[in-house]
Amino acid sequence: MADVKDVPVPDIGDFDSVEVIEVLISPGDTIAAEDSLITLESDKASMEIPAPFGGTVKEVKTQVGDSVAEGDIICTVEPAAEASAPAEEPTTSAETEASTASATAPRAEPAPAAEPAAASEPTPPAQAQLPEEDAARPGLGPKPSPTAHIDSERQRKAHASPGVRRFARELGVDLLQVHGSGRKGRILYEDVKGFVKKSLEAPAAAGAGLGVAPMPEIDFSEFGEVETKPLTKINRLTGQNLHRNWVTIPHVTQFDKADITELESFRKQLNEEQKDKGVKVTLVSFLLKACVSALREFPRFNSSLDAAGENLIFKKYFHIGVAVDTPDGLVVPVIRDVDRKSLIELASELMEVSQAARDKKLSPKQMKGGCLSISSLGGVGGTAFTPIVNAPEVAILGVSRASMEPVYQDGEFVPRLILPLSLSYDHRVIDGADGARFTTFLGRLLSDTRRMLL
Ligand code: CAO
Repeated sequence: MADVKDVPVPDIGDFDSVEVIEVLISPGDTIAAEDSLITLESDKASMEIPAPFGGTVKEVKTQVGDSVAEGDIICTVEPAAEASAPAEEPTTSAETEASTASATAPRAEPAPAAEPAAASEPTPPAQAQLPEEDAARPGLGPKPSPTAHIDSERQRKAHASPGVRRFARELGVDLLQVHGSGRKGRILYEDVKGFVKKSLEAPAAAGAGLGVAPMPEIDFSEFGEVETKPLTKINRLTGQNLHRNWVTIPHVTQFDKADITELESFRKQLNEEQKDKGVKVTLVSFLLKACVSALREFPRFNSSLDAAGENLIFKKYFHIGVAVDTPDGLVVPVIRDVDRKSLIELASELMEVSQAARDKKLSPKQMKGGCLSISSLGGVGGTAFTPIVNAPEVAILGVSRASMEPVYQDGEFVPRLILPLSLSYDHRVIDGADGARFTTFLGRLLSDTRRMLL
């Protein structure tokens, strides 16, 4: 067994204290001569320190954040039987690129542990390459790029060569977000390029363009058994729209309650009378009617912002979307001219469109042109929720499950059927006071259906 040897920091030029920003080896690693051991970075340059000979790393004596000078011990290595000739000087970023470029050429004596990742690193684009004069400054490393000093702690922790880090800095890429496909997760040029390409292709991806960190890619199988299934087309399209609306519209949700005790007994009576006609009147038909009255009373709720966000377009028609839950996801067919249809007609149309939605028979036209949307979770449950505005509409009415509640009336508590309302609106268009007026108005109409005739 060969004697374990210390590997000191070689001559690194005029520097007497340079920060270790990357440690590329661990105890037990087999290394070849000239494999990079650590990366140093001063305020002027970054450089990789190569192994003077091949062997097995026994102990690593430096860590990220240490300041080192010539002669400080980086690690101890048990030399391989036929150790290569010592490498004398640290490899600068420029030299790393040069050796990368020639890595495809056959070597007289291939290094036993030559880094396959490095071999696959393509030459960076012209602007990321270093000027020749930098490569001609032995021991000093390349001249710093103007952005070198702004390298953040995050960038420093990433496992990548100085050239790749420089490339990433120039493009404004946070290396900690980049998946490294090289050996031990080392980040290559192509990983940085792939990351930029992916970011440009998916501007709506979580976090992109918002100045927040994108979602990390997580391998859930690390934590237990998983199964991957693709989203349905509806899921994907709805998801994109919901995401856009959620991040671009300042939402406020106004909660309220409506006493629908009388409405419910009227609805039951109506359904009893209609039972042979095959149409069931549900609460949503009443909500459609009530919403028309409220839209007439508060025309701003029946408007849309123009694309420039400078004008409000007021609509004189009353088309209302109804969110329908289908096995493939949420769709919102629009019932047109609600103001011109009777309660029974609306109930019948609602049955038709919700069935068509579940049978995937809705045409794109049937899902356009809404003024307001209704999302009813009453048949499912819950007490309140915060629906997302269906742009370019400016409001959406959510209703939850009605339940019997004690209501204080004329000096005593009486049981009443109470419907929870959750109205989300675009705060750029609608003030808080109007939001509350709208739900109060709706509540009054639903408590006393005669008012819908007014
Ligand atoms: N409170 C209590 N019970 C209610 C209720 C409420 N608010 N709303 C409906 N119900 C009852 C109905 O009366 C019906 O009961 P019966 O069969 O005893 O009469 C039962 O719940 C089922 O109703 P329904 O939900 O099928 O029918 P609907 O007309 O009320 O709703 C539709 C139709 C298409 C809106 C509904 O089927 C649906 O898909 N809802 C889900 C919408 C959704 O997913 N929204 C979330 C989007 S996120 O914004």
